[in-house]
Amino acid sequence: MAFYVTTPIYYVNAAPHLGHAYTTIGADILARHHRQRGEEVFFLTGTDEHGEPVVQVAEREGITPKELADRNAQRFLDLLPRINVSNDFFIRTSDPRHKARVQEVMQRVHDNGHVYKGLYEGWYCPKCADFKTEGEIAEGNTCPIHRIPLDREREENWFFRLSSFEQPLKDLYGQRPDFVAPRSRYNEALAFINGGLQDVSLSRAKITWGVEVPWDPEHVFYVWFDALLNYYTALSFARDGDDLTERFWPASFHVLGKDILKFHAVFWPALLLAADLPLPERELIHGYLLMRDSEGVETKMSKSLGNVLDPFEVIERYGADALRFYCFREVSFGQDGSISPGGFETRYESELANDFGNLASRTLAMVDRYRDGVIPEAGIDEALSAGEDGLGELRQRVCELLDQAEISRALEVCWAAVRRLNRYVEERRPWDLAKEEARAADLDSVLYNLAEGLRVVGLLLAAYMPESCTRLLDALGEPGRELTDFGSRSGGARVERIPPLFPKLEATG
Ligand code: ME8
Repeated sequence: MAFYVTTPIYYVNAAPHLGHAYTTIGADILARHHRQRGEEVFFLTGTDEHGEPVVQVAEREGITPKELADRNAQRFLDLLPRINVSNDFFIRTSDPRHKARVQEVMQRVHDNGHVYKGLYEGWYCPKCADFKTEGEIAEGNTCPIHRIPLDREREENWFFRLSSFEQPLKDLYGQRPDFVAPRSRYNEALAFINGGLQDVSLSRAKITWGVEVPWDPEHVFYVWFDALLNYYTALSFARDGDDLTERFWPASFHVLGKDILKFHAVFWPALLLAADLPLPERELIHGYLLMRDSEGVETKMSKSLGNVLDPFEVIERYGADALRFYCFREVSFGQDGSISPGGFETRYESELANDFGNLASRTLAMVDRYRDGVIPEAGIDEALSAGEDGLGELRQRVCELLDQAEISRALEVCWAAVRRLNRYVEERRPWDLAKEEARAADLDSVLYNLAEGLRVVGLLLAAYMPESCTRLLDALGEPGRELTDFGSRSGGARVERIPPLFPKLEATG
């Protein structure tokens, strides 16, 4: 089975921030989980390097757009290992192979009769790279997202006949109620379509930094068409001499933020239909990470608003796993949610250090102390495995939730299991059992079940916290990482005591 997951490609007009890390980690969790299920996975991320904002910033800095793109693409690339992201390829839209493929697809759109030349007049946000419709303009002709004045544009452009895809898109939404998730975003996209679609600019004549329109080289493609196509073009050149398109297209999941819903849920399927290409299976839209600004108002973190939390600093102090955990624990995937340094610390202490880290340390220490480091033989204890939220059903529930890209809910289910294991320790009091020779079999059972429970939880959480779970599973003597041959282990494995998975933080001044 093939699983193809993508993130948006990020603009290179500034450096990456936690919002970008959030989307990328979300996609990474899905990619890692599907790999553990034995599927053939392709996970794509990258940078969107054309368009006006890049030109403007480059001009300000006295360098070429390509120099700016090279510099900032490198920052996005550098972020990936630091947040432990396992992408299979990183696409840059300035790559000549991408450009050639864009031209090929767009020529087909042209030849299929979906393109014409016309005059564009209207409001344009250079930061969104978006021609705003009437309903998308805030007071005083400003951009509701960036709060900057919109530009009045009047230029001769090539247009894409988006209007002629109104009915096909309505049909698509009617036939595939899970095309866009969550449901609120599906409804928003459908309402946009039902509101009537206008044709959109497909090219710009005033800009030269972009992909040349093959039938009119005075123009470059409007950056969104060039950018959206990355999901398709990358497969043709990601592996030298091996075109992966057949194997992985259409994409299983596009993961993205709600700011770019319209482009993905309306333009993108229309463009694919116009090019006779299959549509992606699902689009997963998440909300904004919000930060409080200096006046205490919650705002979206954004480069242009200048209120970003630096992921590098967070990782420095808490580690990549803690960041990965926190993002999806604190902000339910799909909703907006506030994050803060204080929130990080609370979750880190109470959930990572106490709930999970302590459970691991205690279990490994008790097996070491009471059973010379070897997990005893015993049977599965119903007290832990039974019931809807029991460990027996855990794998299935996590898989079902992640099939729906319910990243936070799947994490919640795992955390309920961690807490159940902690309660089990308190109830069974293995330290008391150890004092009575006659209760050796009971102690065997408790230790076996704790080790087994930790193994199950560690395997399922490995997609979220790869580093710590690898350490834990190694310490438990578990060689595999797959979720396919999950069944219970018998005892006998040798465990190893390890330093705390999540050491307590030293107080800061
Ligand atoms: O829009 N909270 O690039 P971009 C959550 N190049 N996610 C956030 C976020 C926040 N505060 N800020 C950014 C573009 N993101 C285009 C995309 S795709 C063909 C072209 C994430 O650099 C989120 O995924 O502005 C959002 O959709 C994306 O970054 C926008 O990144």
